Amino acid sequence: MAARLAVPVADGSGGEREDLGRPKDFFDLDLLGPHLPTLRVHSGRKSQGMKRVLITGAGGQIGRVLRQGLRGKYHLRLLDRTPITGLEASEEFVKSDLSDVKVLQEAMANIDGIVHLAAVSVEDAWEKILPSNIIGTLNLFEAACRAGAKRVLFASSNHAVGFYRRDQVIGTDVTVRPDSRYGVSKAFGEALCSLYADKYGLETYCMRIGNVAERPVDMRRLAIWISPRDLIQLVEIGLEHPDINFEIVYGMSGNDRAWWDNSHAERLGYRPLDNSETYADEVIAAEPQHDPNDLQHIYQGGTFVNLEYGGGSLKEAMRGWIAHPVRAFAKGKWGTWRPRGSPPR
Ligand code: 15L
Repeated sequence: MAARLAVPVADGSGGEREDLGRPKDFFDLDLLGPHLPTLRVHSGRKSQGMKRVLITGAGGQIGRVLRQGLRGKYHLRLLDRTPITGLEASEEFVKSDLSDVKVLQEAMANIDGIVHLAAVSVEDAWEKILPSNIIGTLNLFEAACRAGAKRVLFASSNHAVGFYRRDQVIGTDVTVRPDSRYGVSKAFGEALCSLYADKYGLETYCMRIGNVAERPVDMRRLAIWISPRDLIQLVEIGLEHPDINFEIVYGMSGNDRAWWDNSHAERLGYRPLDNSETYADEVIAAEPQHDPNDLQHIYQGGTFVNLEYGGGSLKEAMRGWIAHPVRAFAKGKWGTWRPRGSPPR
């Protein structure tokens, strides 16, 4: 499967040139920091007969969870820019970031499935988000296409839809409403999943992950928490399901207080084993008093919503009040009006 894409490349002259003359190497990666040399693979002992899975960003928190859950079932090629030690028999390590399509393509040799986790994992400046989450993710998909990869699982985030209110339940078919630059980058990744599936036949599976932890840490996480074993189940479905085209699932356990309709994941066979309700009494007792009019408690994205807030959600909030004045009054949601541009309380 060959992807062909013409990307305008800045040539330093103040204008742009169409770099159509280099169909195999058309990205100007100087923007992205130093290129890494040819790939070196450090492996544990060989594991025969297992499917081979590449995990990018394997050294991060979610990478460690997946490593524990998937090792022994899959041969894992762990890619990270910082060394990963203590490799097990069925693991190998590749030192790389996302800046070089060719290096990523090499890392995908003899791989059955790719789990793309590598990213800046919280809100940050464009200078950080752009090379890593936007261009890096584009490089990943481009490399997957060139390597003839079959399937990519993309770690999207609840922050791609963080500007939906908590008093509504959303499915996977809603328009994205990112709450941050980070959320935009995840929405971009989902769009790539869609494009590369429809255009090039790559099988893609986006997990809009809530919060991965041993237990939910606060009220918000009672809605969006996913336990490690449920996440592993969701990833295994992504790797194994025979009928994946372009899918979006929510990365949450079977939480009673969910804001998301995860029936698509259920159709694919997801049967979460955990429910945040187990911890609800404890979490609610420990939750500090908060202002119900504070946007971070109105919108799903929590604190990401408040960051640099400039009054933009006012109209939408008012639509909510007009549509449901009684409910809004009962929930104490009057009084969030403030002039555009004034900081949130
Ligand atoms: C995410 O997407 C982040 O990667 C993680 O750090 C948490 O902030 C999580 O969302 C969350 O919303 O709790």
